[in-house]
Amino acid sequence: MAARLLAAALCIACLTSPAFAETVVVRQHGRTFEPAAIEIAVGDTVQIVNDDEGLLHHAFLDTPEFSFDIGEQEAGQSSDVLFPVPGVFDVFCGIHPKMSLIVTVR
Ligand SMILES: [Cu+2]
Repeated sequence: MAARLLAAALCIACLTSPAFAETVVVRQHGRTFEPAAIEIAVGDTVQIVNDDEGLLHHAFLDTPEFSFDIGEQEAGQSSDVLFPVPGVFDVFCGIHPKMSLIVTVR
């Protein structure tokens, strides 16, 4: 019984460890985020790629729960953002106000 409980505890520990975290790629293309909405788990990383030839982008998030600002990104550049808390977050571009990326973190 004790061994079974220990195995269950270890399994939960490994499921929440960074080894099981995923990276989801979001492109910025045509002045939009593609896809425009994603669902990830706590601890997952969103890789934000500027795939807009000749355009700068500037993705950021500003909420009480979690904020980031990757600064101006040239075409071809990418930035990784790890989401450490659950919630529904609306990521914007500081250069193109119509750009919106909804990140649901479970
Ligand atoms: Cu932009």
